[in-house]
Amino acid sequence: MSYESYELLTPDNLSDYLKSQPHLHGSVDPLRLSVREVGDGNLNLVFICESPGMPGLCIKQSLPYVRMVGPEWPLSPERACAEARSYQVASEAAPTLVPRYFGFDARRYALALENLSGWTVLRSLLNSGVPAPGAESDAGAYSARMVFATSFMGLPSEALRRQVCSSANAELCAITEQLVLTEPFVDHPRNSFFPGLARAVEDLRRDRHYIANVQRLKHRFLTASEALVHGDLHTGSIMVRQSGDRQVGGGQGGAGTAGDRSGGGGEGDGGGPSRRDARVSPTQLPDGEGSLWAAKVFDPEFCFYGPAALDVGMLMGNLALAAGRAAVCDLGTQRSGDMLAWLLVAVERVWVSFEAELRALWPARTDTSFGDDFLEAWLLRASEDACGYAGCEIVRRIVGLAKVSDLETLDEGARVRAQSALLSAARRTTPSRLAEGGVTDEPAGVVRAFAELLRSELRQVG
Ligand code: SR1
Ligand code: MG
Repeated sequence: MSYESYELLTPDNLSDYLKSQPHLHGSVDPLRLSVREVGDGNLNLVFICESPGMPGLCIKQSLPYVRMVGPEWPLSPERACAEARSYQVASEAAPTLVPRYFGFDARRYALALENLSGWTVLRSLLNSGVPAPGAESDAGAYSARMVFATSFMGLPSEALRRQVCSSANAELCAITEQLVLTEPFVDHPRNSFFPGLARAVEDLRRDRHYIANVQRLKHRFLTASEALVHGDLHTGSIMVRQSGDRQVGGGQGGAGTAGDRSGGGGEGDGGGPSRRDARVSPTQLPDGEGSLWAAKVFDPEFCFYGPAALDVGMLMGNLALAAGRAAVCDLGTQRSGDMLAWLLVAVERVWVSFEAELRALWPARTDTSFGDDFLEAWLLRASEDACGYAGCEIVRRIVGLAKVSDLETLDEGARVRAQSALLSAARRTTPSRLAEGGVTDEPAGVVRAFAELLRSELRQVG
C-alpha cells in the first residue's frame, strides 16, 4: 500500500487534534470537549465531538484495514479522499441532502462533518417498525442531483472526461465487484446462509437468464462511467429526522424538488417539454396522514464514476430487505401491514423522485443536442438497471459477507421465510421478467413491476 503511516484518532487525542484545526473552532471548543466513538459501520472510526452551547462536529477517519474483519484485510485509507470528493460536489449540488462538509485532512485521512446527533439512521428506524415518508423521496432527489451535476447532463464533455479520470476508487470498487456482483452468485468461502435457504440459492445460481443479467450489471459496473455515484447507498447511509406534518392527499410524497416542501405536489421548476408529469405524478402513489421525514445521505466513500442508477437501485434493494422484515415481524396486524405497505410504496418513490428531479433539471443540460427522446431511452434503461441492482443487493445481503440487521435480528424460521421470498423476487429483476408483470415501456412502470412482484412474494410469508 502506498500511503504514509498516520496516527489514528482516539477519544483521548481528539482534543489535541482539534486544537490543530482552527477552522473547526466555530463548531467545537477543543478545551471543553466530550467525545463519543459511534462508528458502527464496516470500515471506519467515527467520533461525535461536542462542546457546551456549540453545534459540535463529526470526525470520520479511515482505518487502514476493514474494520469488520480486522487488520488481516488491509485497505488503503485513501478512500477518504474519494469521500471528500463526493461531499465537495454534493455541497454544491444537493446541500440540504447531505451533512455540512467542513473539510478534509489529507494527512490524517479525516473528514469533518456536521454533527447529526439529533438524527436517526434510517435502517434503525425501519427496524423499529417506524416508516419515514419523505426520506425516500429526498434520497431519490439526492441521487438525481448528483447524477445531473457530475454526468454529461451537467458537465461539458472535457470536464466530464477529466472528472472520470480523477475519480477512480479502485480498491473500494473491487470490494463491490466481489461482494455484491460476484461472490453471492458462486460458491465462495465468504458466503453464509441457513440450510433452509440452500435450495433457493442453488436455483438462483443455476438460473442462466438471471445470471446473464447479473453479469450485464457487473459489466456496466466495470465500464459505464456515467456519473459520480455514491456507490453504497443503503438505509444505513441515510440519516433521517421528522420535518413536519402532512395532510391526507396532500401530494407531498413523491416527485417534489427536494427541499421544496411547501408547494402542493412540489413538482419543482424548470419543466421542459420532456416532463411527462402525469406519468410520474406522486398522486399515483398512496399518500397518508402523519409526519414527514427529511433525509441526509452520508458515507460516500465507495463513490466512483459508474452506472447512474446504481444508487437508487441499491436503495430500492435495501427498502425491499426492510419490507422482508416487515412481512414476518409481528408489530400487531395493523402496524405490520402499514409498515409493509409504506415500504413497498417507498421502493417506487425512490425512483419516482429520481426521475422527476432529473426531468426537472433536464432543460438545463449542457449539451442540448441530446434531445428529449434520448432522455426517455436513457431513463428506461436506468430503470432496468435500478431494478437489477436492487436484486443484486437483495441477494448479497442474504448470501454474501455483509449482512443487514433488518434480517439478521430475526429468528431462523422468520428469517428463512423472508429471505426465500426476497430471493424469488430478486430472480425476477431481469428486464424481460419485469415485463411479464407490468407496463415496462416506461421507466416508472418498470419500477412499479418490481414493487408489485415484491408485494406478491411477501404477501405469502406473513
Ligand atoms: C468489506 S466492506 C463490506 C461492506 O460494507 C460497506 O458498507 C459496503 O456495503 C461493503 O460491501
Ligand atoms: Mg458505509
